[in-house]
Amino acid sequence: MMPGDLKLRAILSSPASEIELFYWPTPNGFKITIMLEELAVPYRITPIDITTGEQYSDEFTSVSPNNKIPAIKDLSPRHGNDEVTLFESGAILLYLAEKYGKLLPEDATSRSQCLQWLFWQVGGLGPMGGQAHHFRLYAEEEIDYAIDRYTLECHRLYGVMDRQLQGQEFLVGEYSIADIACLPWIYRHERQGQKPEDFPHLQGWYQNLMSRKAVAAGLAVAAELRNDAAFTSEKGRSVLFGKE
Ligand SMILES: N[C@@H](CCC(=O)N[C@@H](CS)C(=O)NCC(=O)O)C(=O)O
Repeated sequence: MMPGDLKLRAILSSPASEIELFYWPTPNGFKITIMLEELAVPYRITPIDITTGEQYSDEFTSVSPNNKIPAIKDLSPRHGNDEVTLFESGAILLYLAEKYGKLLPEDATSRSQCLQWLFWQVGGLGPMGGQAHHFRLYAEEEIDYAIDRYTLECHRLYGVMDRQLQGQEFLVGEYSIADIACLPWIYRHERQGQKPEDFPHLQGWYQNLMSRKAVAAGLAVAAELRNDAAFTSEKGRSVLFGKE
């Protein structure tokens, strides 16, 4: 697709939407649908089909210059009338937590620890999990070295989380954006060659979060759009991992 081809269309639109979410049903997208469901904020979804190149349209690039989902437009910014757009899931989670005053500890030390785990997720668990998905499922060639490298690194990261969760219900104090950031990647554990039952504290945390209504709702948003086969189609591979 050439830049400028796309007329973005909103679905799940509520007239009172406060947030527009540019989205595709993937782990980084789920973080924000779970967050919005937890906050019970009215929002609308604008789907960006990353398997056909919609992430490269001019319109989406103006919101997300890195050409990746998720991104948001705040349709009801609190400070003045300036339009607020944001990309990067961690920045979006932090913005929403601060705007709505929820899911971020207030005390300065706990807040820093929450951000520490948020950054751990966006800098570690997410990218390593993504590489595991790539080499285990999407790569055209089966490369044992890469499969082992990212499967083992995911195993190590699951162990780090498991130790942190020993004796506590959530990653830091109360349920927070740190938990919300990690959950969708643990949800995809099979694709990373991991078994939650190998990590008892992580498994308890995972089951607890999966029983939350907002988590189930967030993971179900626009699930019908997802077409796993599109990730390994010639077009999907070329758009996502190639040279288009
Ligand atoms: N660091 C980014 C990663 C976002 C990301 O990798 N998004 C993927 C979907 S999970 C994407 O848009 N991929 C499209 C592409 O790579 O072209 C974040 O946390 O928001």
